[in-house]
Amino acid sequence: MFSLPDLDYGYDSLSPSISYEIMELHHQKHHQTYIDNLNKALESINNKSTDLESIIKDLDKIPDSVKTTIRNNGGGHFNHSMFWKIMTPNFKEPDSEILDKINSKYNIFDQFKEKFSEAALKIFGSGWTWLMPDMSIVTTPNQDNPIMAGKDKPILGLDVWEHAYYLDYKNKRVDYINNWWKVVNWSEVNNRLKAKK
Ligand code: MN3
Repeated sequence: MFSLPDLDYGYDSLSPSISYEIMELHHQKHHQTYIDNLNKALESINNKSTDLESIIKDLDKIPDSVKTTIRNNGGGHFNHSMFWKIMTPNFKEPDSEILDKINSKYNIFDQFKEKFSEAALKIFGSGWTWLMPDMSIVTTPNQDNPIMAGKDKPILGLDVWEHAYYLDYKNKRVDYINNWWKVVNWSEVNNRLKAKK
């Protein structure tokens, strides 16, 4: 059984980038629903694993009857669990290893931001934009995660489902993306990069 992780900060603390209303709904309703559906599906096949990463890496081992359900809802739980962690009310500019790596791939940090934002803006419908440990930028549809395709675990991810921004930004995804950069937890991203070695 999986359960909803607590946030490290209050629902109001990412405002004005992300409002209390969105945070509460996104965490308590959307994320919780992924978890409930995931638990139900795992229960139906008597799968008692608590290792979500392995479950969604090896979807081939899941019976067809619940494969899509576990892909969508397991991915939803996995992705959102990361999303809350890579944001912070105490923004600090990136430094140390993560900054070096980004700069060596994109020359200047702003170039990286531009490329990542562009990729996030271009996703048609719902999905995620990811920064990979090799500094490549990858997008996935729905609640897919790159690990489902045998790739590395991303170190940063941006949710561009409409539920992540519509209440605050309506159809202006670009404004959401621009403001999201102000709450990225770069020290957490750096830790995730270091953990890859
Ligand atoms: Mn979401």
